[in-house]
Amino acid sequence: MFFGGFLKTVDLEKSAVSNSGKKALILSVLISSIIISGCSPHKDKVQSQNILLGFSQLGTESAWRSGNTADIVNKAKASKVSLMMENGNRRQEDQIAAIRRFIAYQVDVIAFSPIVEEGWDNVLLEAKDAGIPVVLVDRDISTDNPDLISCKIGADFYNEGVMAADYLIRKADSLGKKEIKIVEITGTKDSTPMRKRQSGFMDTIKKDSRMTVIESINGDFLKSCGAECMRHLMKKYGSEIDVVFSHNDEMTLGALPEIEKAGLLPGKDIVIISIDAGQEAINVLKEGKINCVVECTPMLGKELMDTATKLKNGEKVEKVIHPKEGYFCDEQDLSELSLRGY
Ligand code: GYE
Repeated sequence: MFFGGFLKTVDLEKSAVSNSGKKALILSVLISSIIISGCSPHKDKVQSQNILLGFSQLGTESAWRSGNTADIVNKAKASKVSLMMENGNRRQEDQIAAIRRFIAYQVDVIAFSPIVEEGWDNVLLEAKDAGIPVVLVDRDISTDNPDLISCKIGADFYNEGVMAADYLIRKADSLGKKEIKIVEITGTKDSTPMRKRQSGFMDTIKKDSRMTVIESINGDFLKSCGAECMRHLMKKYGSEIDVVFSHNDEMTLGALPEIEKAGLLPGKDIVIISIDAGQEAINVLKEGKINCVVECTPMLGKELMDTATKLKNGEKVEKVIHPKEGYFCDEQDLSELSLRGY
């Protein structure tokens, strides 16, 4: 996938690989990487010594992800950071291979959005041995060795689950309901947003005896899976369902037509709660088919560029950076809401 910018020539002397290794490296870098730079290829030496940031994006599964990629590309262009970006196609092994290429290429800083939490220690030890600092973007990893990571930049997913549940408790109060049956469509199994959105939501609703989750089903953060899950849920429970709690907008947007096909009105017969708050979901919220969307901002590019710059300069960085987030819902006047940008 081409994100814009220009291909930058590889500085072979910088790389400590053999001749044949170098050839393979150039080829693989040219084929699979894009280096996007804020400066033109003709600029002077000082500017060509910009920070080189290797970034492994996890995929293209959602509007959130596309917005995140675009923001990182734009913020790299606006700063003195040359970006070497690879798309992991939602495969951990592709992401690990990309990180290894960044190490071989001796980038200044490595960043990645891990598809799942487990299984990164080996490659991160290789980065540490090479003296390259690593930044986590968006999602977290599970490791016994926190020193492998210099900084985490991403949302407080637990709090997103809490905000979704708090809204539901208020909604149940306003509807005067005594019993609330919830179905949950979850994101990718073992990913941080899936685990934490679920635990924030569950920890909050378990204090309220009206709430029962009748089924939790994996929708993998994909629109098509969201539709498939909802088809199954409508067949199994139909009008028994009071609430759909979906871990992202993409799955929500896939689920809504399935509710309508079953003859029910999303947003009225079934309360719909989503997470991300991309433009399409906000439009559907305004139409009344979604009741609440918790915000998860993909605009992490500026923090990433600032952090990479500090790391390159040997400055101290914050260990965890959470963007500020809120929620949008049918309790609010949304007429003045500006465009979301993703
Ligand atoms: O909610 C979803 C995406 O990790 C926060 O991944 C991200 C999630 C986001 O595909 O839409």
